[in-house]
Amino acid sequence: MIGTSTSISVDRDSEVGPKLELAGKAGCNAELIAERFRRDMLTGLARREKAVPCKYFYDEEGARLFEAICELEEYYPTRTETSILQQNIDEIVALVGSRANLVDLGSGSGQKTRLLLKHLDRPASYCPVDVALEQLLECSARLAGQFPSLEVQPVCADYTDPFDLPAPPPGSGSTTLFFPGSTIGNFGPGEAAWFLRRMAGLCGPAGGLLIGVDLRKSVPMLNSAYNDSKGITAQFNLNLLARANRELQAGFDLGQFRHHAFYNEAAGRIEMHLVSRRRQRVPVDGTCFTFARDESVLTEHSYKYTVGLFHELAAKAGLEVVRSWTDERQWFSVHYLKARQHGAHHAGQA
Ligand code: AVI
Repeated sequence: MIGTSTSISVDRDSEVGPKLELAGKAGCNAELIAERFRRDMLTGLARREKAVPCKYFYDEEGARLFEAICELEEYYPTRTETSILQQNIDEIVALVGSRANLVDLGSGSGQKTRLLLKHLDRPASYCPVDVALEQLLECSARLAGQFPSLEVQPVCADYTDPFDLPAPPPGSGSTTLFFPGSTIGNFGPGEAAWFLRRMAGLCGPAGGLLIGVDLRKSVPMLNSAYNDSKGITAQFNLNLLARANRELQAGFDLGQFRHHAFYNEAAGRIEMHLVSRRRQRVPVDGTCFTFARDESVLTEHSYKYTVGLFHELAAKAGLEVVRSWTDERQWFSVHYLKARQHGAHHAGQA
């Protein structure tokens, strides 16, 4: 197991709100994450085509900027997904079932989760999984305060690595994994199938996966979602370099890099890059990297699907599509998937 679980206990009698107690090895996990950032940054910048995994966007500042992106007029996924969930909540609640254990992958601010928990029939437990410890604990405390009968079991882990789920409370129902926001689009197609297969293993034969997937649409609309007029997405992208300055004693001059995002139609994905405005040399953790003028660092892929393409991906991962919902403009989709019974023994294999 790579992810380190953190348990949380909530003092429900307290007048000052939920009290958090950390147990386990949360601090060690933070160190592990810092070490991985160092290693992935150094290897990514040493590549002929420089690239850094997009999961490193989400330090505290990056998580705050991402929340701001979700509020932007141009960034349609968040509000479209929320409205799909709202409009189909009765059907979703019926599929998830009573006394459910809800696992929230990349919980973020937890707004969509709150919507689910509000409507589910006596949910038994809530397990947010997030690498950003501060945000994880904040969200856990808030939801524990709002849903006092819920067992809150936060797991501080990088869910792109294998991790264990805590044991569900006795007498609880099945497990539903909630993976909203089209974060599946940030995986390449091969990785996405592998990830879904692993998730099918986690929710077991009785459980399911509720997942949000962004859809292909007009190129100008996609391009403006990743090039907003307030420049928040640019700040979010550049924060990766600022994070390297803060955590790796790097010497990036943020004014000497620019945000570049575009829809690659042939590949069906948004690509985000940081482009060097001039030839420059930058130290990162004691190693000096050279950037040619206009050389780019790939920071994110965000794949867009059609409903049909996503169903193909789910089938490849051994999942059965129970139900899919979209908004009337077909901008975004939400799917409820289950592990295919006869394929369940493959779960976890690449
Ligand atoms: C988290 N993820 C699904 C977002 C996306 O749209 O790919 C991250 C993001 N990048 C730029 N804007 C938002």
